Amino acid sequence: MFEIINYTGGSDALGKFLSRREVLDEAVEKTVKEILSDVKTRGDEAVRDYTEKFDKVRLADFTVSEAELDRAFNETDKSLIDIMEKAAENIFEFHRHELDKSFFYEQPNGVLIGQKITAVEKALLYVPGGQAAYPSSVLMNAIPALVAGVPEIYLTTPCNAKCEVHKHILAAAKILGLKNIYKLGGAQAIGAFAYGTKTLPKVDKITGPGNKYVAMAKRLVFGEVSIDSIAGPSEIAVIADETANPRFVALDLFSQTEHDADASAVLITTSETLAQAVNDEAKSLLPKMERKHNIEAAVQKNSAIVLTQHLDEACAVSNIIAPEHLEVHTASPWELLPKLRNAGAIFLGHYSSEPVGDYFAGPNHTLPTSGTSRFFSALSTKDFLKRSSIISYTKEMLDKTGEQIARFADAEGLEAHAEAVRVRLGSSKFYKP
Ligand code: HSO
Ligand code: ZN
Repeated sequence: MFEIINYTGGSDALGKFLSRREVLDEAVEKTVKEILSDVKTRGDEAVRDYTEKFDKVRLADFTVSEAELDRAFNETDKSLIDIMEKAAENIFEFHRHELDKSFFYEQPNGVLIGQKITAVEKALLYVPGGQAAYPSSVLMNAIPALVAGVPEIYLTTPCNAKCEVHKHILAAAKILGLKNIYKLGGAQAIGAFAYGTKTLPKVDKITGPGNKYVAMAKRLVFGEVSIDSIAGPSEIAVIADETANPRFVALDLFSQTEHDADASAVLITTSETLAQAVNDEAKSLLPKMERKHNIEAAVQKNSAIVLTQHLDEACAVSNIIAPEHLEVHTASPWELLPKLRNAGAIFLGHYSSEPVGDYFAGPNHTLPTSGTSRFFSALSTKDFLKRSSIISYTKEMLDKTGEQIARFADAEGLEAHAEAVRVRLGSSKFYKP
C-alpha cells in the first residue's frame, strides 16, 4: 500500500514529497486575470454574470438575509450547535493567548518609544462551498478576526443553483454573531471584495481556503489587499517508534489524505515492525473508507513510509519535508520537540490525533502547506493586526542627539533630512539665529 523507503540520508530519497509542490498553472492565471479585470471595470454586473455562469444562479441580492441565517441555525441539530459552541470557546481561548499588545517604553529625557497595535478595518472570510464546505473553517477564520477586534467582518460563500447556502456554514456564522454574509464564490468574489463595487465593500484583508481559481485570485489581488497564505492540499507526517498503535497511525494518515487526491501522508519510523503493521492496517481499512478514492490516490502519489536509524534522524527527515501537520507517537514525545523545526502544527502523544486540532483543541487549523512551514505559521490574530511604530521625542533629547542624526543624514547626502533636525537645534544653514 505505502511505498517503504529506507532512508539513507540527504533529501534525494524524499524527492517525491518535495517535487510535487505547486507549479503555477498558466491557464488558470489567464482565466482569473480576465475575471478580475472585468469585475474591476463592471463591478456588480460582472459579479452577477460570473455567478450565473459558474454557480448557475442569477442573484438579485448578494446577501444572506437574517431570516435565512435563523432558519439554518434552527434546522441544525442542537447537539451539533453545542459542539460548535464548545469548539468556539476553545478557539477563542487560544487566540486570546496569542494576541499582540501595544507597548511603550521610556528612554532618558522623557522620550517615549513604542508600538501601537491596530486591527485592520475590514476583513473578508472566504468559505468554500460544495464538497469542502467546512463549518469548522468558519470558526477558524472568524475567531482570530473577532479576537483581533476587526470592526467590519464579511463572510462570503458560494450558494447552489437554488440560491441556498450550506446550513452548517450559516449556523457557525450565527453562533459567532456574524452579520454581513454574502452568497458569492470564486475569483469573482475575491475580485469584488478586493476592488469594491457599488454594493460590496473594498476590504483590507482576505483569508480562507478555496479552489485553484480562488487561490489564484488571492495571489493576484495581493498588494491591493493583504491575504493569508495560499493553502495547498493537506499534509500529515507521523514520527513513530515501536510504542505506536498501528491503527491510530493508519487512521491519522487517512484523515488528511481523505481531504484531497493530491494530499500527502508520511510515516517516519524507527520500527520495521510498526511500518509493516501500519501498512497492513491501511490495506484492510482502505476498501471500507467512504472517501477511498482520495485516500488511495494520495497514498499512491504523494505518500510513503520512511524507515530511519534513530529518532534524531526521523526529526531531520520531518524537518526536510516541513509538513503542515506533524504527529509524534513515541515513548517520550516531548523530548523530540526541541529538534522539530518545521511543522505548521505539532501533535504530541498517542492521543493527540490530528482531527483534535482540526475541530476542537483551540489552535488554528489553517496551516502552512507545501513546505512553507519553513517560514510561515498558522493563521492567527496577527493576520488581522498591524503595527504602527510610535516615536515621541523631547527637546532635551533632540538637543543631545540631533547633531549625530544630522551627520548621519549628511553621510547619505540627504540635505533636507539634516536641515529638518538642525533647524530645531538652531544650527540650520538656512536660518541663522
Ligand atoms: N485539516 C484541514 C482542515 C479541516 N479538516 C477542516 C477538517 N475540516 C486543514 O489541513
Ligand atoms: Zn482535516
